[in-house]
Amino acid sequence: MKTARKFQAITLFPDMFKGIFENSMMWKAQKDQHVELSTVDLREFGLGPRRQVDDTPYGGGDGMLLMVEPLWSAITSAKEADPTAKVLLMTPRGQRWKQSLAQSYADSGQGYIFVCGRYEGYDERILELVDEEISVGDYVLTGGELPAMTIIDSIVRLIPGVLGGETSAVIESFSDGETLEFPQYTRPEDFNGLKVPDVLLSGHHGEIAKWRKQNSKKAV
Ligand code: 4FV
Repeated sequence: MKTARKFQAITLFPDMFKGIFENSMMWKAQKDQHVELSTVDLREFGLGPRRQVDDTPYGGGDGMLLMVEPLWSAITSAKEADPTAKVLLMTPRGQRWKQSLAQSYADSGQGYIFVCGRYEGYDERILELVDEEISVGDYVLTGGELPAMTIIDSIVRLIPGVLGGETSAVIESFSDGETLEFPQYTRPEDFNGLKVPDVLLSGHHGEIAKWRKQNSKKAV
């Protein structure tokens, strides 16, 4: 039995991941041994009696930074569980996440360690252990947990066998490889006079494909 790929999230708020790890597709992907999803509690690597993980920035400035030592120990511990894993730092200054990256990460067969920040960010020296800095968008969040969840979802759903028949409305089959989204409908055929386009009820697959291409918008 092939070992499940590990996705580990280093975070001060492990409970935030319960929702996505224990429901729906993510839960099924674990049950079917496609992936192993876990959290690493950064607080467990905090320093001193108060398990300190953050401190004030040298040179002044507002807010607090995540200290290098607890992060370094947490990443080292996660790598003991998965030595070949890639370390991904969630940060607004990272490379922008997109569908083609999700596909290449899904195809890589790699394990991943997601470093979820809090406060104003990190001690820069943590980059010694980081393989990729990734951003989900040009806005500032309170933590890296939501970006990590988003990226994990976008990768795991592309792992062969995870999504059974349920493919999304995103068609990647058109020759130009461009991903397009087309309008979709389900029962009832007539809702308050709003009718499903006849072509979709025709059973004429050639006509349906043509209609979908004509009515598609660029997706991702
Ligand atoms: C973010 C983003 C993001 C910055 C400071 C967490 C916050 C705090 N991460 N894409 N946008 N992170 O806003 O990835 O550490």
